[in-house]
Amino acid sequence: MSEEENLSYKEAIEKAGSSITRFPLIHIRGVPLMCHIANNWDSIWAFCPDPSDLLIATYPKAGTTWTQEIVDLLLHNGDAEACKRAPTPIRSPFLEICSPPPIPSGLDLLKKMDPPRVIKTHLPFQLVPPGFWENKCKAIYVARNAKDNLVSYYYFDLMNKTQPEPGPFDGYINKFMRGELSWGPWYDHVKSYWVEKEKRNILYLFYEDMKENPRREVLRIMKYLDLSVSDEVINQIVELTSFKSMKENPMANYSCIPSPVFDQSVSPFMRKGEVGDWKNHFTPEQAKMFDEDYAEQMKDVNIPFRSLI
Ligand code: PPS
Repeated sequence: MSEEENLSYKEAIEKAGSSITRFPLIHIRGVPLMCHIANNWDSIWAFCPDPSDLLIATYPKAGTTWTQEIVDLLLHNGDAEACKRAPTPIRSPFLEICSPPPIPSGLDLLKKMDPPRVIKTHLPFQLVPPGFWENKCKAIYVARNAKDNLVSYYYFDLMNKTQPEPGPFDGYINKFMRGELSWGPWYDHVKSYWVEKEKRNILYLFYEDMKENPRREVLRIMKYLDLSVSDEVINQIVELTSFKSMKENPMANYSCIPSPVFDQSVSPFMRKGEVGDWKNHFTPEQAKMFDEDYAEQMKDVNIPFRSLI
């Protein structure tokens, strides 16, 4: 992708200008999605990947961009310059994203790329185009503990002017618990991939594990992708994908999206990158109420999330 094409992506968003708004959500098979995604649902569902394509799936704000950067660096043997060829959403398109013209959709960007491609999605398992599983594509799922995920999503909804207005934090907790946010319930999302992971050969990762020992998790991703890079390169990748490095990297920090869409003066995309930030936001009463509801909603699975308490 040339510098000119990168610029034109940014320009396209600037041109869309007045049509950028907090889009309403429309349900697809019970899952609330931004109206532009719902209105293009048939072509998204029909997308047929190449068997060599890799899917990175997450509930929003669970560590997608971090994983995209790790994968890109692994695929380029730790070459930092190669991974600065374009911003994240161009290097690794967002499958279902659709915005007002002339902003290219995820499908538009994918059409212009040759496989193997690294494809991002926030779709729950049941809404992932079946071609991914028919073609036995590899898929990495990243899950993040519910309360930190919620806090991160709240700040994102404040700064992302295409997402529904988050409203006060207290009400946002209720919307999260009821599954009313874009891409639907967190609970069903993390479960949907968990129950399919063996059958579909999905690598299921946790944000908290990545924070605890990034080297170990980078090695897991490397092995899953059948790659082999030197110890030195692994160390380099860990360094290049630290929160600090990515926050300063214009090709990874979403500064490519102009402020009418991502207003990073409200909250930066690379906000805190920590485990347990929920403790700075939930009152003890809110945490108690959330945990009781969590126990009920998660009682049918035993996914080893950490940092809930
Ligand atoms: S998105 O919009 O769904 O693609 O967002 P996503 O990338 O999934 O999640 C953004 C949150 O991940 C944090 N982040 C990181 N944490 C640690 N290390 C690295 N390298 C890293 N990169 C991104 C980012 O800061 C968001 O979390 P919060 O808690 O809001 O800071």
